[in-house]
Amino acid sequence: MNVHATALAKAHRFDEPTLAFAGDVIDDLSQHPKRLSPKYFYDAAGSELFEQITLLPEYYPTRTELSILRDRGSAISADIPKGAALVEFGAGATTKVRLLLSECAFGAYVPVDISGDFLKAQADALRKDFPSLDVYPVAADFTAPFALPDAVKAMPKVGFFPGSTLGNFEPHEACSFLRSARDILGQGAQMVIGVDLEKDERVLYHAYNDKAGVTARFNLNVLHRINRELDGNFDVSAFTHRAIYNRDRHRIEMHLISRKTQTVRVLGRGFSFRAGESIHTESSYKYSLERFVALARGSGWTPRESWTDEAKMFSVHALVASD
Ligand code: AVI
Repeated sequence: MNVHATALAKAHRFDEPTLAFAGDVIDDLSQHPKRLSPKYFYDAAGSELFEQITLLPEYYPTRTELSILRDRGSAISADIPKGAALVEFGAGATTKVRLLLSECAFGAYVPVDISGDFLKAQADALRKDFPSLDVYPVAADFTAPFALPDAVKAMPKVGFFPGSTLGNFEPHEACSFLRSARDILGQGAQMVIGVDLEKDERVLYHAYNDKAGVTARFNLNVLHRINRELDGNFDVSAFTHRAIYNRDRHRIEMHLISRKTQTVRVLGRGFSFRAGESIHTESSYKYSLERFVALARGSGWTPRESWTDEAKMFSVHALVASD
């Protein structure tokens, strides 16, 4: 955070997470081109909108990954030792982890997420349905190093990172995340990871430009959040959602485009927009199987096996920590 942002944020007596949000927003809107980090999509309203996205007919990733986990569950879990600790990076809907938990006899489940509220809801729901499973939630930013609970230290570890959340990281961030996960989980660990695949560009386009406009509302919600939490005055109706496939960089890019020349204030600071100017809010990288396997190898993991659906829309990979 720059000095100016720190001073502004401190003057507003923000808590730690809001202070970080304030600093990032001020820094990111000061860049050319402007940007905002996708991690700020997920306040309560944004998380609810994302759950709606996962049910859209055009948004294939969630249901396709679920079908792979369901159909190939026994092969995916074949090498997982009994009594292992399952460490999930990020907490959300519990549908996917339930498939793994019912496939193998895990000794413990460790969901890791920055949002304590989400974690609590997730842990409570799972304790009810898996009464003999020990659940140890960890409230932490899983993109940075964190300590595993003492109770699971001696157990074999299996990481779980579904949903192609890895695709929202820049390639160098994806590499650092995988390396850090390897360090946290330790020698002999395994990892089950879901990764979205490159495909017909029209399918990708429609997945991020759905007819019902839910993805547009999800994208625009970050401006409502800035208005509410950072005393912003974005006229949300003066911005429009745009998602395009950038073929050269293998990624869907989401942008918020200013409909007119305007100045917006956030924490008392002005940001000018030209008509048509963009705020880049998210990249969603799409991998080929080869490019993902190369990324995993270069980040401390040895790929054991990969599975896809028949149409090769999505992939799930089992990785083993390299020595
Ligand atoms: C969470 N993440 C993998 C989603 C994606 O597809 O990149 C977020 C999302 N953005 C728009 N729709 C869904």
